[in-house]
Amino acid sequence: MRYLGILVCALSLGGLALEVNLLEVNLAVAPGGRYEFSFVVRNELTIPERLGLYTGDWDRDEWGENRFYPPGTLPRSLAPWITVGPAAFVLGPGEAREIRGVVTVPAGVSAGTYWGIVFVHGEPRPVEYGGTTVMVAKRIGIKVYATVGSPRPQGTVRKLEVRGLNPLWVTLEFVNSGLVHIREVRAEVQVHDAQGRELVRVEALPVPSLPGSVRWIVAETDLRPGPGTYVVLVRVDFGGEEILGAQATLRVRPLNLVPLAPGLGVPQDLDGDGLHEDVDGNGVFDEEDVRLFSQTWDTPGVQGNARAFDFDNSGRVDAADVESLKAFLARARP
Ligand SMILES: [Ca+2]
Ligand SMILES: [Ca+2]
Repeated sequence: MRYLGILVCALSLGGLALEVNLLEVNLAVAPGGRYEFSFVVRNELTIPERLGLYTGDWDRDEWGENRFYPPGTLPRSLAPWITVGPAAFVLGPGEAREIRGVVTVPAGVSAGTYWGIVFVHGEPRPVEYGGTTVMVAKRIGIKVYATVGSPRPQGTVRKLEVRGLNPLWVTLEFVNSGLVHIREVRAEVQVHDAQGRELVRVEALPVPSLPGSVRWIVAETDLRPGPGTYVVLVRVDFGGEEILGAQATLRVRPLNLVPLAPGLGVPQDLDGDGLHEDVDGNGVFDEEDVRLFSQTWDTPGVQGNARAFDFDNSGRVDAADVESLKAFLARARP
């Protein structure tokens, strides 16, 4: 049996369900203060569930994925300030229990947001999933933030990068250089042509940002820029005193396609989407194109015309594009 650890807010897998009534606690605190919080855990199972409670640290990676650490790992860990109990308890079928926690703020602590997490952890159980039996342990995390004082949010945009061109998407690197958790960093991206005309304007999905963290924000457009010069402008509103701006110039060069092997045709875009899936240029998209591309993706004929062959729209051509071309073919011929 494989062991599958799953972090969910309300897991419902084959009738296994554990629920909490909130996933986040936000406290405005003062040094030396004592603050209570509570949440309700409910067992939606038809059998009793043995549960454990413990604290931990967490943060988010550059793409927003949660990462978890033992309590007290991070410099701004709230875990040592949290007491929550009981450490273990049993909930009968359909039963609910209020869990109480206390945050005790040390005297003399400096301003800013401190954060941690309280886990409710169930027992691993065998579950039928996709024809096999896996061990599933339910774990729910309740994020706890405590902010001392009210320092101003601070941030910078460190990088703006154009990634894929088909269609165009960009990433910007936001750094939370202040002391407080920012609940929403909002970014707007505009693309202008060389004459300053706005071609597209999109808003990225707002993202949260912990103090000291670096976050990549993704903005996807529906623009497929042809050869020319463009200006990509971003505005970032993170609730600070100012709106941040950044810009990048994009130059899209004309394609200069050549046959990728002697005796073959010039690669062709058969459906007009900008991608040249007919790699051997014989007017047909088939296994031969995938085979040729798997042997030639790193040659100058491909790399010098990357946007024609960037099948996964990652902004570069590599072995992953062979897989994407293969998937295109499977979709074209069900
Ligand atoms: Ca072909
Ligand atoms: Ca690619």
